[in-house]
Amino acid sequence: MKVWIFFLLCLAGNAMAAPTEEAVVEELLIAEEPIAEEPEVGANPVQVEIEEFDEAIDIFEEEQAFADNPCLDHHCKKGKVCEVDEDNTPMCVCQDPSSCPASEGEFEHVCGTNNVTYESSCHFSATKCALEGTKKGHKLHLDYTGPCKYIDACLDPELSEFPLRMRDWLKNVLVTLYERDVDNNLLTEKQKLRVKKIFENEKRLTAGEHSLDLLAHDFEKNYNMYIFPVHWQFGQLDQHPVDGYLTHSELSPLRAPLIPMEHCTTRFFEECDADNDKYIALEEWSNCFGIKEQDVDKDLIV
Ligand SMILES: [Ca+2]
Ligand SMILES: [Ca+2]
Repeated sequence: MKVWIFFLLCLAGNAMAAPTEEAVVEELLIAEEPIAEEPEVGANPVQVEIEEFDEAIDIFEEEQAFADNPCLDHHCKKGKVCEVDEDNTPMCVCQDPSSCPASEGEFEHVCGTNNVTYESSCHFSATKCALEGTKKGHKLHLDYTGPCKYIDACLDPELSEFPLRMRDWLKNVLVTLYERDVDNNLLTEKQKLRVKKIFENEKRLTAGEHSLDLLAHDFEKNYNMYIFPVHWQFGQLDQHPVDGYLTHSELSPLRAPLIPMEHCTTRFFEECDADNDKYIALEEWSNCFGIKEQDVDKDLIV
């Protein structure tokens, strides 16, 4: 899933929005190697040997403790870390935001729905965890990536343009995956067959800058090519749990990086939730991308 999100973000940056920003987020885990110390000149060699021996025992005990650590296999959700209680039972507790790694730049900052900038998503999740059970915590979500900024209001005509570009983009993402999927298995066999049909269709509008009129015309003319990409994206997001509904956090990997580039993102997804129950059902999702009711098919997302 992580690979997917990263891939989608790259494509979102390149295809969907102004190609001005290229943020490459890379996590580097640098293991620091201990520097061996030379014994001091004139130091008692026996003493040095005992110290080295003690050190070796310490390292052995630390390694042993690490291997026995019941937290090793205990998974905690974002914002929590594992600790053991007095009976050595692992439990998840809220992470102290100050224990989060310092961000390496503004690109790691995130904006909360409270319009507060957090240093990183780790800092955000840790803060949200501390508010668990409160009304404030319930309402707080990660809104978008990058520091909080002024986002223009989305006007009605702009809102109707959003699904035109988004549908085209989804179709192009899938075709690109298909083309690169020679041995990577990015798509399942069933998915490959479906995308193959789109890929081989001579009437397919190739990726590139297209006018909104052309996109609208293509959707009308080649409607069938858009059914699967819309379903596929829903399936990619509906993961925690897989239940046919998208929560705010399930939608976040798609929504958060888009908002700073596409100012209609928030309004579009808000209006997608037609019955206003805070979940976007597959039917609601398909409908806001212009897919007809009779073409909504749960089997397409598996
Ligand atoms: Ca779900
Ligand atoms: Ca809903």
